[in-house]
Amino acid sequence: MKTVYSPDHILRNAKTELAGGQLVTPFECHQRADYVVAAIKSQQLGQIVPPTQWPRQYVESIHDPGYLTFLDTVWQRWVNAGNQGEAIPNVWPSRSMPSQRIPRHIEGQLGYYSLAGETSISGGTAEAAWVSANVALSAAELLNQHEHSAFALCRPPGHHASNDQYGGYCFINNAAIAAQKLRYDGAQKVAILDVDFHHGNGTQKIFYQRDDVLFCSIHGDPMVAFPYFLGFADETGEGPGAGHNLNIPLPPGTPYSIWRVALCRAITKILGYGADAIVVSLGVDTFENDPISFFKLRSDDFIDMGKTIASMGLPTLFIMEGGYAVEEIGTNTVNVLKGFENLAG
Ligand code: OKP
Ligand code: ZN
Repeated sequence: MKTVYSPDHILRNAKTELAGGQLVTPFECHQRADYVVAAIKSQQLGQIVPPTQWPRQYVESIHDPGYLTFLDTVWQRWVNAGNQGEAIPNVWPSRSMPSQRIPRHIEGQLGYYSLAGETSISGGTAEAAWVSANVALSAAELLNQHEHSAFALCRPPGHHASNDQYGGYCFINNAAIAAQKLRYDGAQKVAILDVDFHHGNGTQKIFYQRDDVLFCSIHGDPMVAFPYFLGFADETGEGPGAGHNLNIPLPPGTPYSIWRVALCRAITKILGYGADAIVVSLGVDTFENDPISFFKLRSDDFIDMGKTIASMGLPTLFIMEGGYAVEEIGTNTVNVLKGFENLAG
């Protein structure tokens, strides 16, 4: 399987994450990608190729133009306003003041365009998010060129980013723009299978009212896990999208034996839907030693996960999302991809 990768992900290099009342070194750090590249090489997954640049319209097909302008200018505006640290939101249009207005002040705009406060913005963040989007689009193009599968080693990740909000370490929804490109390239129906530990709230929101993209997610129960406010089992889609959203929340301590039953449910849904292609939001933060998650998957379980995904027999695009046990992220990720290839041939 080919991997699309750019070393320019390093442009995303925030020094702070608001966690536990402190500013800590971000869990979503640049070393993550280095470990994945090392495992691709040592396990001989296949060629690593650079991304090419795709027209901005691909991203604009998913994201709001005002949001993209905000993303492209926020750092400079934050600095110009005289701030010393990284950009962190501290006020939101919340239940008690659900304003639809977009404030003019940068502090108000940070609240308007964010859905969480842990994700600091620093210089280079927007640039890295655009590179990550081009990595996803370039990998989608490999499927268009008749590869059966491809791996987009995206960083920063994307599945928490909605049409007009960032957060949860995500800025541009790489899986969503890739799925949309597969549609442009001729796939009638695309299924997104999100196996990251966290619910892909951004991806769900983007496709919630659409019947041409199915969203299925297996994740930590939002009653006790980020993003807390979306990802429940009763969210099944709306309007034309009714019945085309499947959430499978699972409790703390879930081992692979139980997780796999959920995967088989999602696979049954995808096969029944009649998808022409699959986009996998591949987070490996379901790992037993992940520092911010609570499932109990072991490294070998990821091989079976890949095999089981391959059993659908459909063209499959893997997009890197989370995984914060940094030293094991490479092995766990490549285990999925190798497992997939072993069954896919
Ligand atoms: C991004 B992805 C740690 C809390 C972290 C944000 C998690 C974002 C996960 N103190 N909250 O889905 O892997
Ligand atoms: Zn995650």
